Amino acid sequence: MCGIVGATAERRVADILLEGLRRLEYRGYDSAGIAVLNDKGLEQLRRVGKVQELTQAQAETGINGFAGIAHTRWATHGGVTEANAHPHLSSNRIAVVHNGIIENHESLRKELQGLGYTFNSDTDTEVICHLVHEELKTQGNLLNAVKAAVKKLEGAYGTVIMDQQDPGHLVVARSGSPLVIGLGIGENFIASDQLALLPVTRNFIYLEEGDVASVTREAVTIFDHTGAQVEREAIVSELQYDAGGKGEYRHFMLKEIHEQPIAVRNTLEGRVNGDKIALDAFGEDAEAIFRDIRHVQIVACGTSYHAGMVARYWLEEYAGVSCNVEIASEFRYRKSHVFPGSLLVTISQSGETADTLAALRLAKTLGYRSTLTVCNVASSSMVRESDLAFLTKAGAEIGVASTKAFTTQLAGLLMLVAALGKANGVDAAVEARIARALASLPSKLEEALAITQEIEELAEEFADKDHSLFLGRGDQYPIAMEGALKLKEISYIHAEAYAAGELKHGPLALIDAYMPVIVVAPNNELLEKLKSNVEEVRARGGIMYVFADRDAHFESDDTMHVINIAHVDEIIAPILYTLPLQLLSYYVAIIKGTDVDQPRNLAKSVTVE
Ligand code: HGA
Repeated sequence: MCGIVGATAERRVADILLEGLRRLEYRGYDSAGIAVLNDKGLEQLRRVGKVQELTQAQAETGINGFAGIAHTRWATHGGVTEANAHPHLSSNRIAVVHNGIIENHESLRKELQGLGYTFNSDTDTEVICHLVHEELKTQGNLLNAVKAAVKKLEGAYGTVIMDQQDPGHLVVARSGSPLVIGLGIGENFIASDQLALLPVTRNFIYLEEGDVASVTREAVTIFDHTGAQVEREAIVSELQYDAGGKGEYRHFMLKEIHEQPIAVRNTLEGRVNGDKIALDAFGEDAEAIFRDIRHVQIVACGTSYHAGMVARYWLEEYAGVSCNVEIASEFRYRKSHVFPGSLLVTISQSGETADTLAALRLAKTLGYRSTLTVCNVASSSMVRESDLAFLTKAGAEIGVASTKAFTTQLAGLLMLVAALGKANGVDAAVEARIARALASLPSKLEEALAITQEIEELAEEFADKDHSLFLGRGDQYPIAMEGALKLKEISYIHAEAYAAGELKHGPLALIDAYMPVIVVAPNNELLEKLKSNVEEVRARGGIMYVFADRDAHFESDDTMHVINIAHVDEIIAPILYTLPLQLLSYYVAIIKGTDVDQPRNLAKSVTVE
């Protein structure tokens, strides 16, 4: 999603800003822009398309300065045009970049138009720069003007503002969209993600909700939501920026699919020992908290929601704990009942997903016993704001379509199942079984990747299809959902997932030779039921692709193509069966020639609701 980079220094900053944007590119965006302050005043450059085009334009025009702000935009309000790209300017004096949505933009726009301001874009963002410009008339300086302006904003923002008459001074404000300040020597920086600033600093201050900060070359001064000046702890980042290369791989997505054995191994390391799961992987107080837990409410979006759905099957079967799973954008806007002894579990790769973060904040007011997040970013808002956290060790995930984040989330959630089961007095054999199954997982994932060639051939049969159906039962139903999501995300083929038992309640009407049906069929107690569903499809002339356990005894024939998957303890089968479905989506997308790592209209780290 949108990226922000800002810098104030004794050196010219255009290169720093553009490199920062390049590092945030993987999140998906539609246009990019930069504004710098120099002897000529404010200079602005914007382009629809890739950062590379903006970089080229900067090289051609040579615009540069000692302070500047830059942005990659993922449009929410107003089409994808140069005029709507950020930064936005007011009277050639104020420049603004913004992540988020200003919900009261219409009324503010009318008010500001009444005061004589002309709008040059269709964005919600443009109200911020005119508002700050207007406030400057009475507030006297940029900091006070921003403080006054943000009081009038409703919605979410991470914003950086520059005043042509106050060179070298950047004012930032955060409410709902993450911002981090990077500390240098005689220079300071701002970004929506520390990844953007790793070439220039390792020292960061995370702004908190409602903070406004004044950033100059020499000083950073932060004010909290009450207006009081506050000190915020600076952290030293150990993050490795490994987005620099795809190595031997053609796309980040393929690299990340192949990294799954190692990502899962890293996630388990030191946490699964013999027959035991280490409870401190969830935080210091985990043991005491887990003893009180009688119910789990999982809240997440997209792929993380599918991980949560798998966890529900596991929790109720193996931990004896009841569980609900809900999409965050639904959960946060309805009244819900909290069972005594409930644990709220959020799942998010970035830990900044706007709806999930809002759901966590809401849940903290509702009487949950505790909150836990399963997350891939240690410094994220969700990790900082949850009582407990399980950190997946997937490493930076660059492809917009999530792969290794999902499988490492599942590994973490399975550890949670063992931990909650143990705390609830479930037989120790369950913990031992989970520990052993998890320990075997990295090598099983490696084996699963060995069928790449077969999947590449299979992909040919999907490339000319417009629709597809994914079927699974039990804990493989969410895997079918995840398989369908991957296919639609990167190949743009319409894909739907159904619990196989639901076929006869509607989707059977769609079956014909042009609608491939993908079935995930491990050898578990639902196998016979699933086989009946397969026959229902066959009887109606459907063409099937069955990912099945060797021992499930499916035979390939004219209408059914069987892809054998290694036999594993059924408890980890959902994790294993994910990989061939990821590979299938990837190779179909390759044949169709889509932008695999940055599929159209999509973004990573979804920081707007
Ligand atoms: N609402 C603004 C910014 C969008 C954004 O933050 N996307 O991630 C716009 O549409 O320009």
